[in-house]
Amino acid sequence: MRMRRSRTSLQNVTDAKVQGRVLIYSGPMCPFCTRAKRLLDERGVSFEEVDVTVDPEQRDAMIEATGRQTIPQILIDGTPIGGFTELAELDRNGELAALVEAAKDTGAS
Ligand SMILES: N[C@@H](CCC(=O)N[C@@H](CS)C(=O)NCC(=O)O)C(=O)O
Repeated sequence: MRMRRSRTSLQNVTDAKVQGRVLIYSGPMCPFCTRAKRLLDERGVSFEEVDVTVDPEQRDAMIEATGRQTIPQILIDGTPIGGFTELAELDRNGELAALVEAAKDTGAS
């Protein structure tokens, strides 16, 4: 039962929100979430935010999609890229811009 709810939730997130977009699973009082969102803002990358601390099903969906339990978790066009540490690394090596551009081609606004 628990798995079924989780799968349904992930399916909804994947279909309705993730495809072609930057999605960040986050929560309040989370310094790494704040840093990740600030970096995306600084780079002019629009993103959708899901607060997993208020929705256990979304937390399950995050874990299923990423295999990780910490927040933030960031997905670009449905592909998990990791947390703030990985986001910052992608930014440093120039890959973030390319990933965001590629996501725009598949529907991100
Ligand atoms: N290296 C990770 C660290 C993420 C992290 O430690 N997040 C904290 C909240 S700011 C967390 O989820 N703590 C709960 C836990 O470690 O289970 C990143 O860069 O995103």
